Amino acid sequence: MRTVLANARLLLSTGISKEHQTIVIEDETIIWCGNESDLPAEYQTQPGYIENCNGQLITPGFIDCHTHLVYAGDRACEFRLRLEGASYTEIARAGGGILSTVKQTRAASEAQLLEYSLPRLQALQAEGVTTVEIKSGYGLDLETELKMLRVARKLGELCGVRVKTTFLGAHALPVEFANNREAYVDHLCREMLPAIAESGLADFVDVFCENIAFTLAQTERIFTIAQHFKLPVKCHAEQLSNMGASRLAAKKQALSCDHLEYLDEQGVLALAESKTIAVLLPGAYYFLNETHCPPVELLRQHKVRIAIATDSNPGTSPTTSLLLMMSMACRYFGLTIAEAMQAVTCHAAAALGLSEVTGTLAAGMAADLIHWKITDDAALCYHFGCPIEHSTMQAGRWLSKQ
Ligand code: DI6
Ligand code: FE
Repeated sequence: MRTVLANARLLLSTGISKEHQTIVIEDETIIWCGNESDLPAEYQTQPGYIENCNGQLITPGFIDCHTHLVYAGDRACEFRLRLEGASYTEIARAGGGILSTVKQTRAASEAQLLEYSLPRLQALQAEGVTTVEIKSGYGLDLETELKMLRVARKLGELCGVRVKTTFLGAHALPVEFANNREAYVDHLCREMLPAIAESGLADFVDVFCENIAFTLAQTERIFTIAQHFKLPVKCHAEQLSNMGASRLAAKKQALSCDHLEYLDEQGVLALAESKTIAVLLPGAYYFLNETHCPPVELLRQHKVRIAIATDSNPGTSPTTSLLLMMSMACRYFGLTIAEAMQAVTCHAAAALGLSEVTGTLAAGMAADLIHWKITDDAALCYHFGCPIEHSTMQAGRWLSKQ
């Protein structure tokens, strides 16, 4: 089955779009892509499959490279407390925060967890997201962590979205190990990680390196064990303070360092020397009423590749709109339109080790793309909080033909 999308404006990997382009898709794959005038004769012979895009924009399917969308319950009550003056850190230290979601996630059956999480993935998908990373980290015991990872994989199958899973056992200290962080890290390294690796349910390992979570030394230990099991690492780094986690992550060849509000120049330089992607999460910045911006100008100067993700989670970013995150990244962090476009396509793919699979429109890549009913790419970041008409193709099939 062949489809030719003609007269399109295509988003290139520079983040800039180009008019008069054609894409040829066969089955699940892009087999040709380029200037209309260069279209090989063999692809012009089946007019039945040719679709005129009327000069409208086609981007790669969007990639949300950092979410915690599998969880039970919500934390609206904490938002109320925070508006009345309590801080995120205070709530966490008092046993609320992540631990309150852990309690509810442990109590939920696998079927319930799937039911609660499904609408969140569907909402991302409805905006054109074709690849999503989903973290565990609300179990903090082996059984619940595995349950979360199974649900994440199942969600991908149900929705037909490409899902990459991340084990985030080092998200918070579970109550069973209260006041004994080292013992939990021991348990995580000796018992949990080997079992997670054995299960094959996690593609990556992540650590929340922060003064309310895990130290730099603990992070390094976990990364070393993860790599022993051939699991690439990612890091929640410099979100609330500068811990030097980005330097460690760069040294460990992490796929990405995420958050980065308190990243300093040394950290930027370390990232610049690595292939590690800087993932910015404007939803958490907004929702925590943070005022310290990630050092975007430095990242830009040193050519560190930037991605944007939703961080979809009940505590610091209860959102399912990647488009809204793009708009916020432009306004709050000063990204250009081209940077925002790369941030949810090719750079987000790199943050998931998928550069050869998706995130760019080129021959050999998966036919994951979005036909937007607009002609100016800036419109994607200009509108905020409103739907933008589009059709999504995942693996060569239109999902929502509009
Ligand atoms: N940083 C965050 O913003 C989320 N996790 C993390 O390490 C918050 C998760 C939550 O509050 O439930
Ligand atoms: Fe996160």
